[in-house]
Amino acid sequence: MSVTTYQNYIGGEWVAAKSGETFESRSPADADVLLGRFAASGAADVDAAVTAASEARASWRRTSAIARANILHKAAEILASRVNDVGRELTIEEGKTLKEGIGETGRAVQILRYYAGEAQQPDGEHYPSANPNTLLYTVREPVGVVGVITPWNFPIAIPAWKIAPALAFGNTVVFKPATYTPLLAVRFVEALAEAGLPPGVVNLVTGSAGGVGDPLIDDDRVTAISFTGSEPVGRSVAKRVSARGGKVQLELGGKNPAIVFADADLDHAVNHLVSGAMWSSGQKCTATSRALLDASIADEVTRRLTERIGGLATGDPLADSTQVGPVISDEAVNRILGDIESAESEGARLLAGGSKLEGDGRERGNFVAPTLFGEMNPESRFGQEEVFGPVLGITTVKDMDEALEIANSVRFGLSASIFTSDLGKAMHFINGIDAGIVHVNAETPGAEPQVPFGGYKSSSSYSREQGKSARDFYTQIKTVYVDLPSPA
Ligand code: UN1
Repeated sequence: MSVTTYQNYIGGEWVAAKSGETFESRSPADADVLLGRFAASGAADVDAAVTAASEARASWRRTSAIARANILHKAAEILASRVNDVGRELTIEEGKTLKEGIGETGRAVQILRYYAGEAQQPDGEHYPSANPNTLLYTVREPVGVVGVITPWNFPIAIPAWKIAPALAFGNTVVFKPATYTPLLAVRFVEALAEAGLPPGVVNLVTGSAGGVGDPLIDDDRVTAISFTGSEPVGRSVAKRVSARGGKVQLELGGKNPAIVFADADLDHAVNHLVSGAMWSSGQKCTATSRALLDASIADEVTRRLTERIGGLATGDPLADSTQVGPVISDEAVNRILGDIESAESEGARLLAGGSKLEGDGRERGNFVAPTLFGEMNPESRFGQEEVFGPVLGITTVKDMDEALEIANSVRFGLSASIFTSDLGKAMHFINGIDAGIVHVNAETPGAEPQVPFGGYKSSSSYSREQGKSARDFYTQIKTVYVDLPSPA
């Protein structure tokens, strides 16, 4: 079978890395499946991309918002026409189930449509002035060249929710996708290119963090960087970008709690705990990783969770019957198994899973059994740190105050859920929880494009993505005083 070699997209052309080198993308479900070869880029490629983005800046900024919106609409329709094929490639490249892969691709379409609309919304405000002869208003202008650094776990939705608003509001982009999922990045950029985006407005450079990420982060011409990924990398990105006076936005980890009270619909709560913790193999920064169960129903819910999580069908993500696919890499398997071991050594009680899965072809991929622990000590490492895998820990709580105290005891604050039929309890929780996103009677993951997305504390950088908040990051404000000539 012939294997395609994919290239960078710079200044409107598909071009190989200057070094001529490539890297491979293989399926995490089966290392024998090679999706393609991709440009292993370096500083010279980043330089060419940033130059192209800088040169395209002035004319893209002058392009009307309506014309920009029309291109985003067209890209949405192109991607929509390919949603099943691209969704399938997403599943093969990233490993989430086919339903999730197609669902995520549909979400990218929705995001493109949303920002096509958002581009046409008001871009400033008019104010009264102390001087009756002064016309006083603000206008939002693009920040310039934006560097977009994205993770592998949402290989098309996250690029869409960073790149679509950047373009809608008149910026040009250099896009560095995760090395595990370059094909999905190519598919997204193809849709934009085919929609008629002018050369240089979006540039794709594939390659490693050292080869591509570092020169992009440190390039003075890149005025803003939007990053989603791990906390240590994000913190270092922020330090470097801030040190050179750039604008930066981070989306990092989570240790998201879901609290279940006795008055909840328990069937519903169990369904959402399982999906929140296990879909996409738990590899979402919004995944449910802590189940805080009211003491009166803890045994019953634990029993049901053990049965459900122990029975999840884990295997080929393309198969209809599969509920949980692989994790992203061999290193991820080892890291997650290490976390499982350390949870046990800290006294958590293993109730389901806990090991690598082989057999039925799974030995060619990276499969970890969906894992459930009881008696998670909230102060232990397991109770505090993100696992980023199919692992859920249970802690029993005696009341709302204890639940909130434990929920808020971690340094993250991305998403949180409460399951209850008592409105008073729900409101108490909503007001008391340190989280950027709160769900009542629903799982912790999920992000609709029309509302802000982001976390409290170490989960983000006190800025928000998506919704109308995206305009805050991707624009700067010009305040204009027009002193009118004295009336005749
Ligand atoms: C979701 O919950 O559907 O990297 C989106 C992540 C988050 C996105 C979660 N930034 O997992």
